[in-house]
Amino acid sequence: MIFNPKIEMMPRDELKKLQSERLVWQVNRMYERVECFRTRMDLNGIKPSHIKSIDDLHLLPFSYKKDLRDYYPYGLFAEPLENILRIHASSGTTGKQIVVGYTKCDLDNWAETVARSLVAAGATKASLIQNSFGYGFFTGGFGVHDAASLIGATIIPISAGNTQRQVNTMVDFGSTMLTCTPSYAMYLGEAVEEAGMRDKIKLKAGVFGAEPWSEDMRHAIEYKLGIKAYDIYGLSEVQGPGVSYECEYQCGMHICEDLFAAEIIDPDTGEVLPEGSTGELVFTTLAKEGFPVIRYRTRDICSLVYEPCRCGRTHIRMNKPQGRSDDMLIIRGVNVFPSQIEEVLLNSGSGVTPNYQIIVDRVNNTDTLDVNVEMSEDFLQDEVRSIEMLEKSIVDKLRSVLGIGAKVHLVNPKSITRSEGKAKRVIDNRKI
Ligand code: DLL
Repeated sequence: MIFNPKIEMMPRDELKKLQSERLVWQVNRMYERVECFRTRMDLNGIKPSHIKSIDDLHLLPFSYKKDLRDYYPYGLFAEPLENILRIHASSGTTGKQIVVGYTKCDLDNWAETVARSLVAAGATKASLIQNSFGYGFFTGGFGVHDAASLIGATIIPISAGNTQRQVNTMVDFGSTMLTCTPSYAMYLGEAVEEAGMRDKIKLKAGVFGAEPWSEDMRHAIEYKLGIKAYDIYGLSEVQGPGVSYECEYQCGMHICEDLFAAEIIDPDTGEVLPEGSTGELVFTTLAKEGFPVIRYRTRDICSLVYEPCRCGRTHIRMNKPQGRSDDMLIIRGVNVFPSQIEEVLLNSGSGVTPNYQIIVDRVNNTDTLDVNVEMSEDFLQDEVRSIEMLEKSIVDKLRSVLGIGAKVHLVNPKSITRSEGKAKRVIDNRKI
């Protein structure tokens, strides 16, 4: 099903016209209202009048996460606070939190984009959506909440955490759709299994996002919960969830291009890369009022897909981000994404689970990489030889994928702490 066929299936020439009109509007408005943007435009010798269509996007200056810290809390808002209905914030790992604000129109557009995602995953008025994304400053909970109301579905606003209660609710209320982070979905899958409730749940689909997850992780979740799992992407600085989402064909996430213009750039030079290249994803919000951004550097690494999709939606797709460039580890001079390690582990046979931890350290000036992986319950724990063989096979696979050696430790089932939100899988002791 398609929530808004008029927009989601808009012919590309009309979409381009809409994007162009909105970009011109946004640039003029921001030049007037946002000092940081105006100063950067002036420094680059660009006037709003130079921007005539979406093809001129590359002329505009970039914006960065650091801007949100430098202009904390409201310095980048383009509307007075009296027009801001909601504030969200994200703490980040270091320094000040970042703050974003939404007008009524922003909240409406946000609900609309997440509704597109939920409907693409099969949501209707009759759905019971168990929303296990955290409510609060994090955008996941409220983002899904408002969208469910727009569809007319029943929302179960349980938020993240209290896993036993999640399972009971799923069973007692008859939830048909689950929304949360993929790592929490995995955890809930284990809890359902443990409680022997697999036959008692009525879930049909789940919409998961907020962190990178591999295809193998998708299959593991689908198997555990007996559902079809869909991906949803977004970031607070651009909106929150719903910037892009998967349709039933699951071949990339359709970007809501009526509201967000996407580019892929070389993260080092800032050059826009040719269609299909992998690089840093950059977004411009075309209709955001409260907290608009122009050419925002997401640090997410992925590629865009321009071929038409079988679903009939005309909006381009983005491939699953491998992770943020700031999540990329440099180990002995080699670039390593945690998602590459996850893929190896999940392809290592039935002995291992998707629960793992990556520990990076520096010993005698040399980087070390240790990977703790939980064994599955049914793996022959008492057979030392088979444990050693499995460890060795993972070490070999990691070496061939990453190009560096790692130590692999198979650890006992349930010994790695589960996450209720975004999983923290990397411990980099070199930074401490
Ligand atoms: O995670 C918004 C969100 C909530 C998206 C719920 C989807 C579902 P932030 O906390 O600002 O916002 O984190 C944004 O998370 O730049 C990506 O690195 C990562 N991310 C989000 N969705 C995905 C996804 C929310 N589907 C950052 N796949 C982004 C991979 C994702 N990474």
